[in-house]
Amino acid sequence: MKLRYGPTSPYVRKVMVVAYESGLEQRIERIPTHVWAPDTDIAKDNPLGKVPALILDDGEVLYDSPVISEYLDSLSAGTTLFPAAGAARWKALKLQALADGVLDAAIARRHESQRPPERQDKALLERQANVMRRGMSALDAEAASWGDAVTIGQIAAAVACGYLDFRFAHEDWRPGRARLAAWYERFAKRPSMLATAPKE
Ligand SMILES: N[C@@H](CCC(=O)N[C@@H](CS)C(=O)NCC(=O)O)C(=O)O
Repeated sequence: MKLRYGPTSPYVRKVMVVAYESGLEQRIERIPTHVWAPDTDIAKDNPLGKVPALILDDGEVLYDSPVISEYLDSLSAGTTLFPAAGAARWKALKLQALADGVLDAAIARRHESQRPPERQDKALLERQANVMRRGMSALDAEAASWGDAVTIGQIAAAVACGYLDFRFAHEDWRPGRARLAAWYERFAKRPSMLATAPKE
């Protein structure tokens, strides 16, 4: 398998955490891909122009990160990151959607704030900042019941916390979110998280 990736993409980090948790990281050849380069060829593998994209050995290409994550989990012997059915499955998928939504808002805000100040859409910046705040508070409320569970929901939540530390370190998300902060402090020590920490 080949993974088209960017080194700081949190969605890529999510699939790599899944790969480590599933013992599959050695089976994934990584192809550095700069999706914002004018001459990028990412669209030949992903018409949406995004990473991550996973190229399977038979040439099939999977995207986006929830699909790739579930595929990798299906290859591992004891598939546990995506509960098979019932309430546990919906809970894990909802958590993943919540954490991915925080990432979507954080990235939209980051892109907008990189435009010249006079061309920035202040209403959009505020809207995305509110999504991030509400999303992190919802994760904090959910974290109370997580214990030591490791599903795609917790992995996505940890990646969202890590991305905010990486790109929004000036806006500490921890105050008022003690449950999520305590949970993340433990989860961030997992080998899968340590091996995938983003670097500039
Ligand atoms: N929903 C997608 C989001 C992927 C995504 O937005 N990746 C970013 C990198 S962090 C990207 O490739 N952006 C390029 C673009 O939006 O054109 C997923 O979960 O994989």
